[in-house]
Amino acid sequence: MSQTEQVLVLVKPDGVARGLVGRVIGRAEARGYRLVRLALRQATPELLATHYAEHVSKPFYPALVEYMTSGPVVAVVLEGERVITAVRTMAGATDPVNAAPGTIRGDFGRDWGTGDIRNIMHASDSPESAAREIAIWFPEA
Ligand code: IDP
Ligand code: MG
Repeated sequence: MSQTEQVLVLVKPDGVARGLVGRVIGRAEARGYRLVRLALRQATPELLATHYAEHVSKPFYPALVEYMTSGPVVAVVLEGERVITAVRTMAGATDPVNAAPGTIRGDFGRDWGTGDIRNIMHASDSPESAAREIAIWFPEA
């Protein structure tokens, strides 16, 4: 049974600043997933309040906004069967210190002593989240 899905991936400001855009997107492409949207965007606090609606009231939220507005992000939409699970697995655990080697966060991330969690990439966690997030980052889609 076909389960074609789309997922929103963000290369976060640390990933863009460190020149990891090609690696993140390239790994997904190399696995065979299709790139259907791509944009370089500067996130605003307003946009982030919708994207991260589930986290707005959490203690780390102000630091998350600071981090996510610290530079441009690259937003992409990837498509394929069960791509959400595949890309979340490729990203690794939220905290790079705990992320398995071989994952993006486990291979390229660390604790920088900044008090936030700089972890290079975002990936939607469900088909519902993906649809919601794609509409936020690509309103023209
Ligand atoms: P995810 O990105 O692995 O889905 P979420 O729990 O949805 O993780 O959190 C969204 C983002 O918020 C994380 O990627 C990370 O940048 C940041 N974050 C999550 N938990 C914390 C925390 O406890 N301290 C600081 N930042 C956090
Ligand atoms: Mg999440």
